[in-house]
Amino acid sequence: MMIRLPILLMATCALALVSCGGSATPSSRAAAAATPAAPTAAQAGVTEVHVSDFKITPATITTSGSSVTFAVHNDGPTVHNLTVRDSSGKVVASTKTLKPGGSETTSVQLAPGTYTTFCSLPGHESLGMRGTLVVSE
Ligand SMILES: [Cu+2]
Repeated sequence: MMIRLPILLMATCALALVSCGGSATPSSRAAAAATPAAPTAAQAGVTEVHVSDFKITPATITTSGSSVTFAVHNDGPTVHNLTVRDSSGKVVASTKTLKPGGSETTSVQLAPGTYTTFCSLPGHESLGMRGTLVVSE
């Protein structure tokens, strides 16, 4: 009994930490969108991306593994999205266009390589909403 009690307490703490992490999602819409994916896997490899007038932060994103999860937040006063195209110009991932303050979490399978992140709204990429995504093995 003297040995089992601390282990039980540690298990309870670990559970509390997991549920804390799960409730940190800023909007209920993002939480709902993330639900179909495995929650633990998504949390481990989530890349936070902020879009605003007119930039994408971070400008360079480096990830490893084939599954990339973005948590995209619109910090600007106007609508934006995050779109990813490969080196041939083909769009391989995109969020919907997010209202100011809006968020979306999206997961995509990507082969190793270098991709371009941008906002697909007219003119936004040339105004500075462009970045680089590097996926390594
Ligand atoms: Cu934009």
